[in-house]
Amino acid sequence: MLARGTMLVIWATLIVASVDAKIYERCELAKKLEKAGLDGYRGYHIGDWLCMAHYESGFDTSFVDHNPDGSSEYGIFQLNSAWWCDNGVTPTQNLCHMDCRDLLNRHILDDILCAKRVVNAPGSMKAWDSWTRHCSGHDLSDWLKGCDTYAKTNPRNFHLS
Ligand SMILES: [Ca+2]
Repeated sequence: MLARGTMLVIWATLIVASVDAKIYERCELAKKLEKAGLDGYRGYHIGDWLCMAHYESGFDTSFVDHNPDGSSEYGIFQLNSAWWCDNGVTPTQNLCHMDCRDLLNRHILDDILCAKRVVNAPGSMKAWDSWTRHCSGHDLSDWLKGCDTYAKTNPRNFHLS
């Protein structure tokens, strides 16, 4: 049963990933995130989002990872099929009311809206292990270097060089 489910996920992933995926360029993603109102949202800045997405997916919208518990994680923010979306295999809360496949295409506004729900939940950005490990408490100013964005670097960590 599990093997069949896994095959189904892989099959579905291959079909979708070949259609409309995209690997975002850092500054292009920064602009998208800023436009969607993430700078300062719940106290997190664009540098937090770029750092997290880099370590989660390498900015690749088609990225899927499979967990030992049978759930899978989808897209640029690696949202989990047990909580945030429905992949038709994992029992899910589906808190974002969406199909996990919609997290794999180049259109990331729905991914961003779902990520906003994640940071509104208890634990906020700590939901992403990679953010806790690689981004939290770090100077994230380099993530926006060279980008034509309005967002300044995280004010708590900003140093004049
Ligand atoms: Ca999407």
